[in-house]
Order: sequence, then structure tokens, then C-alpha cells
Amino acid sequence: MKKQVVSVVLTAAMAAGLLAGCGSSTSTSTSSKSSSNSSASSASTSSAADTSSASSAAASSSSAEAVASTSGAAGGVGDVSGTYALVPKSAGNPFNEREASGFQDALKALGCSDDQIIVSYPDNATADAQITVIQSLISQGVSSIAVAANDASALDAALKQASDAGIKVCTLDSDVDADYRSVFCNQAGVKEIAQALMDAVYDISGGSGEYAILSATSQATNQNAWIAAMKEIAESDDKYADLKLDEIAYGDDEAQKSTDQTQALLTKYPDLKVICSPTTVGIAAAAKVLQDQKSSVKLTGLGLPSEMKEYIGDDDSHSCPYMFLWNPIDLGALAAYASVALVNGSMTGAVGDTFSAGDLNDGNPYEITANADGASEVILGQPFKFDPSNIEEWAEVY
Ligand code: RAM
Repeated sequence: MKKQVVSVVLTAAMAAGLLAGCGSSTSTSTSSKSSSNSSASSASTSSAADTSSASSAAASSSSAEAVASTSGAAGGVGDVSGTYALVPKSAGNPFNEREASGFQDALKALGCSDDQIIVSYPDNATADAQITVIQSLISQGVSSIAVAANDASALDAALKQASDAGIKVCTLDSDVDADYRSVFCNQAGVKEIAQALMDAVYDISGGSGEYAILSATSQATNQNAWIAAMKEIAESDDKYADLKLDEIAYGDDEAQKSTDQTQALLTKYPDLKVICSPTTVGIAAAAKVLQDQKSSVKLTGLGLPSEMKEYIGDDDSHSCPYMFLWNPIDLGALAAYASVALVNGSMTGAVGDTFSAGDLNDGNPYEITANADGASEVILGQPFKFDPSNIEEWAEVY
């Protein structure tokens, strides 16, 4: 049933994509229906996704003047004056580039000029690299920082410095301690993602046997939260009692390291049945290793359809029967809308607050909810499954 919905949405998306294809990349804010996967925002993807580079999209020290000259209400979100910064996890990761394109396009669609939008990629997926970037943004006097954190607590001091300087801070994709940000833009509930992954391991393994996890960095808040929740699920239900987790390996969201770690898992665990990789970089690397080697080990996890198209399939010649993700472009857009609402004061980021996010959420405002620890978050949607029936179509989108 979901597939039908998606297929309709997708058809619309692709039609919109054709229309948008020859124009500029500012048509972000249209979005999905039933899931965080979407739709017309994705239509702007193909151009936007290619445009992000490992440097600031519009880093400009003269942003303060530009900011002052932009004001007024746009798209129901209120005043868009300000300079909005995004700090992704690292450069060179296509997921992060799509996130950045969503952030940039949403702000442009609201009428922000290039000078008001800053995307600053850290050199690598470490807290130290992000601290350097955050400190530079503080000296530039930006209005907000949206960060996909490489560590749950190592950014605390830098983010406190930012808040003390009057900068609004939110997180997306990967969170920090709640005291150091106003709200977390979460792609999907931690439990929902973990449940989808655990059930995929169960299903693909046939309900018993050995599996391993190939994660991103060992400090990544998001992957660590998903893995902890997977463990909890596995321990709390006898259904999973015959599954054995051999190891959690870390590919650091680097292709070569993820390839090497996959290889090492295959060597160390001859009875391994399934690898679950909750990172787009890890899953793409593992998919290639397994498929090239015609390994009987199967793969699932979180992957970008465009990178996984050739590996998704039901037969022995494909390494990954199915996987999950959400729309990274929409996630970036959500962080843009949250940043605007924090800066113009239409919300504080507290549980119960609402804010407008253009056409995301079918045009309805998002409500800020409490996560398992009681901290505020806004959930983009549900994790979405990609399998042979839909991978080709979605590979065109992101
Ligand atoms: C990688 C990153 C990102 C994560 C996705 C699924 O690209 O680690 O943080 O959300 O995978």
C-alpha cells in the first residue's frame, strides 16, 4: 500500500523534477506525503546534490550587511533576516551534500540571499574539525548554527560559546547534549530506525546466526543511538535470541576504511550471515566488497538509493536485499526552517512549540516533541524501505 502512495508521490516528484530541471535550484520546500521520503523537494535534488562542494556555499564576511537588508515574512515562516549556518558531519559524504542542498534551497526559496547562507564542512568527521568551524562561525557573527554533531558532548564548550554570543543553535541528523542546542531535527525516531534495522537483520538472516554492524565513527551520536536501541530491542524480545552480534566495526564514514573493515569482518567471522551498516558511506563500501566477492554474506542498513542501486536485489548476485533511509534533502530543509524560527523568535525549540516548514509535512507546522530522555526534537518522518521494486526510481531522486 505504501509503495502505491510512494509511486504516486514519486511520479509527481519526477514530473516536477523535469520541470525544475532546467531552472535554478531553489525549489526546495515541497515535500513528501506519507514518509520523510519525498517528492517534489527531491525534484530539485539532481542539480542541488551536485552543487555542494567541500567549502562554504556562501561564506561571506560581509553577511551582516546582507542580513540587515533582508527582512519581512516569507512563506508563513516570518522574518528571514539573519545569517544561517550549517555544519555537516564532514566533507566528501554525498548524504551530507544532499542535506546541505536542502538547507540552502529552503533558505533561498524563502528569499534569503547567498550571503545569508553558509555551509561550512569540517575536513573530517571529528569533533575537533567541527570545533574549528564553529569558532570561525562565531567570529563571523552568524545568527544561527545547525550542526550534525560528530560527538555527543565534545562540542559543548564551542556551542555554549556560540549561544553566549547570541547565536541560535540547533542540531540535525546527529545530536549533542540537550543543554547546548535549542532543538534536534531528527530524521526519524531512534526506536523506529533501530526496529527497522533489527527486523531486517532478523529477516535476512532467517531469524538466527551471526551478524555484525559496520558503523560510522565510534563517537557519532546518531549511529551510537541507533545501535544502542538495536541492542535493547534484541535483548528485550526472545524473537531475536538466536541472533549473535559478533562485532561493531567502525569505518569512520570513509570509503576506504569502511571497505577495509568489511574485509576484516569477513576474515574474522567465517559464519557471518548479515552485515548491518547504519551509515550511507559504510553500506555503499560494504555492498561493493560483498558483491564483487560474490559473498554469501548479505547486507542491510541505511543507504542512499543513488549509491546503492546496483547492489539492491533479491537474488544471489546482489549483496543487499533491501535497506532504509529518509530524505536527506528534506532533513537539511527542516533544519533551515527551524533555524529561521529560532532566529526570528517564532519558537524557542521547547517541547510543544510549533513552526512552519514550507511544504514539508504536507504544509502543516511541525510540533516539537520530547525524545526518550525528555529532550526536545522534531521528527521529519519515518524511515523508508528501499527494495528492488522502488530502488530504480528513488536512485534518480537522491
Ligand atoms: C552517513 C552519516 C549520517 C547518517 C547517514 C545514514 O552518511 O553518518 O550521519 O545519518 O549515514
